[in-house]
Amino acid sequence: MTTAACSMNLNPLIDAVKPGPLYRSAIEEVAESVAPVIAENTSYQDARVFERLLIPDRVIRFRVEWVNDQGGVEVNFGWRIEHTNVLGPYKGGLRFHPSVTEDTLHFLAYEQCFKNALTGQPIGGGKGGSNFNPKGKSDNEVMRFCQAFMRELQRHIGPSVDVPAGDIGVGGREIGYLYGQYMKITKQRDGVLTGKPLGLGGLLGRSEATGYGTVTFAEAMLKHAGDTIDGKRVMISGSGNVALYAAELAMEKGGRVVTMSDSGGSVSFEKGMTSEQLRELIDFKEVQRGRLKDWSGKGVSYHPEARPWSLVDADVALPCATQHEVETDDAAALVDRGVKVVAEGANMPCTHSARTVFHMKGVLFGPGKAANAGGVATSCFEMHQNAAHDSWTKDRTMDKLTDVMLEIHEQCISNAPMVNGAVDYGVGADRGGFVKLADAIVAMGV
Ligand code: NDP
Ligand code: 2IT
Repeated sequence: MTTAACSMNLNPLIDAVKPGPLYRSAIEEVAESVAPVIAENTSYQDARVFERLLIPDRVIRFRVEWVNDQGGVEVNFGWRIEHTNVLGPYKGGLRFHPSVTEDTLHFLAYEQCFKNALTGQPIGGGKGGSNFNPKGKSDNEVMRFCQAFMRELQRHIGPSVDVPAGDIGVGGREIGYLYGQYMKITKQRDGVLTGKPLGLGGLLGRSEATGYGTVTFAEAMLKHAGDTIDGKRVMISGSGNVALYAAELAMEKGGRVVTMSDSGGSVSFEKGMTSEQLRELIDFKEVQRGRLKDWSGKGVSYHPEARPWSLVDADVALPCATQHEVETDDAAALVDRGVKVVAEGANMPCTHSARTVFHMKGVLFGPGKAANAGGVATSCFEMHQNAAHDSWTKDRTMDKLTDVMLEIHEQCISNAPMVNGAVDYGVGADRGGFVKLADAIVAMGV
């Protein structure tokens, strides 16, 4: 924590909410960035905005009970954290993964508030999910779980109240089952979830939006530094929704994708992935739900249990899998491998100390709050489409997505200090989001 942050005495406020380790790391990052802003603004101090943003409006926790294919009863936790609706309805994804705890969802909900503020769209922040593990489950089991989850969640959400979407383990299939159950229970077809299959009111381009937005942000960072993505070697982690479409746009823009990964290991591409290999991989991952260890191709090497960061030389890194997947040693390896720009497709994939390595070495670092905001911004376009009973073209979505990403880049620049000759996008994003939230909280009264 910086001197400025300590002088604002933010530490006791953080300690008082007893955050888990992930939530604490997310808050401390923001505290460090925004302490000088609070120090300069007495109305933020008087309204206690930092403190009020630490405690969610409410945490909803419920039991999810469902029947597996053998007829046995299964029980999971379900959560929805409604963090703040000061800028609009609670908005954020649902994560289904065995590692999910309340701490995971607190950190994601908190980050979501700042990210959503940066998009300039009228959306508040929230997050939800379950410790359910979709891996190895049959399609019918996933459907029954989603139906059971929605049996509880439906009483808490609404198109102007709380609008969930996907995240790790929750894609079009799960959103379809969740929305189907919501429609049956409530009789409403009001677009309460985003990331819906097209036939259920989904938006053309939402699947691509997060990954495309991340590449657009990385490209803006490069351009601001007088460079371009064309010809760059791009390291990507993950091979899910964000990673696959980040790879697609990076390749369209002339980048060479040199790695992808899943939780079992990584693949590297000697000469960069070909568009044919990418099409195959999208089908392999999204339709066949395969594992990278079972996927092979010309010029492809598989590295069991390895993260991508030390495997090959690269210019740009896009971590698109999960939180804290880039630790101090990984950051040092990325620097050694030649990486000059990191843009986070995932939420908080880089630890605080990894970020410090980047700053010390002059690597440009685009935080997830800014770099992956294209997904939720496009979810908001889906809300517009549904509320207006309209049907957007993909071009309209993509044009608006590009505008939003470039506008977020501008906000980061205008709020960011320079560190070691590089724009500190992390601080810029935190301050940009914080000021919008803080002004609205002050305006709202107590
Ligand atoms: P998916 O479930 O589609 O893909 C997740 C990918 O990350 C998979 O390849 C998965 O591998 C890998 N992964 C997950 N957990 C781990 C782990 N513990 N260690 C190593 N690899 C792991 O999720 P998304 O692509 O939607 O989400 C990826 C990240 O992007 C998350 O941080 C999410 O919060 C963030 N994000 C997502 C948005 C969206 O619109 N979907 C929007 C903004 C951010 P495996 O299959 O082996 O588990
Ligand atoms: O982390 C995120 O921004 C998401 N998972 C997407 C949220 C959304 O509401 O589209």
